[in-house]
Amino acid sequence: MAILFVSDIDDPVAWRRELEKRLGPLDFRVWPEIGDPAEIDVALVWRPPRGLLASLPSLRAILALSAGIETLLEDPTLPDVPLCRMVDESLVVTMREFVLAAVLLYHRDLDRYEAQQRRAVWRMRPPRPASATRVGVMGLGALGRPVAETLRDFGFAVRGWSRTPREIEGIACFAGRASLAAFAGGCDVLVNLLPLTPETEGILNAGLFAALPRGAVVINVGRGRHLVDADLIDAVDSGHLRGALLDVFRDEPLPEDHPFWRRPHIRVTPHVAAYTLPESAAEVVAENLRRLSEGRPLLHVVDRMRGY
Ligand code: NDP
Ligand code: OXD
Repeated sequence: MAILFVSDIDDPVAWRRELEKRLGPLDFRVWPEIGDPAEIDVALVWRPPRGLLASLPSLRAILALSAGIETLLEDPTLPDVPLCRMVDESLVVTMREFVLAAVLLYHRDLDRYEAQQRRAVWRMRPPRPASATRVGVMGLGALGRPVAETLRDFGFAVRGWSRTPREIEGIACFAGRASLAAFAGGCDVLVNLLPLTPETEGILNAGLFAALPRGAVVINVGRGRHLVDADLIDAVDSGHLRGALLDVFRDEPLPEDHPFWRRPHIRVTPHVAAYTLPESAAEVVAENLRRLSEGRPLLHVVDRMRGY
């Protein structure tokens, strides 16, 4: 079975090593050294060039190196073979850490101390209990749910929002568009962990910000196109929002002249909230390669109609 690896951010040497540890020697080709395209059975990819997958006539499966697969679904030439997204503990662990750190930053006023430092102001702000900060998590899937549970276990007052109704102990769960404003009304911190689909694009907009309590914070670790950039800037500039921490952007890398870089209450990180580590994530890829060669159903197949 020939595997084509396509990614400009993942390490092909580490991936090959980890897969071969589990499966033995592999015909592992790294884009653009593809060889005969007709020999490729499986593509292991992060944001491949549009049209590349359609040029592989024998392709039997597409395995994404990422949890989010919207760029693949947006390729009109995407072959009609199973598309599997990445679900792995390394993503969960790193996303949990990142979101907890971000929520604590605001909960413990580190943003305000940073502003005080710039003016050499010594002013103590008495800490509040975690239960006094209400955190809402949009998306309760492979990443959103463990993030929400971690925040709950830390003592925050957590609520979650999903497409279909969910029940999670100690977390107030809301489902569907009709409940979005009610959900948002109780979020001092809003964390976005939705997949990007036609239904969720632009969901972080002026209407949603208006439904948040004054002084709320937005943490976007989903996708840049969930956010209407200008609406966020207006909501922060007007003082309705205290600030935002953004990890994902419409254009990545974030263009040097984008206003987010220089807005005092907007924090930017370079799409690093969660990492897929080959040492752990090779397990699910190896399992899908085994299943493919044995003709068994693959794990984490994307529902193309639903878009995630
Ligand atoms: P999942 O597919 O496991 O979960 C998606 C969740 O979103 C589900 O709870 C689903 O609801 C909910 N959802 C989907 N559509 C809607 C909708 N229209 N309205 C309300 N809820 C909706 O995804 P993951 O948790 O694995 O990943 C989520 C996203 O996180 C990825 O798609 C990616 O964009 C982003 N990500 C960002 C990273 C980073 O480093 N910044 C790293 C990894 C992922 P239901 O439960 O009803 O199905
Ligand atoms: C993503 C990922 O989807 O890194 O952003 O997995």
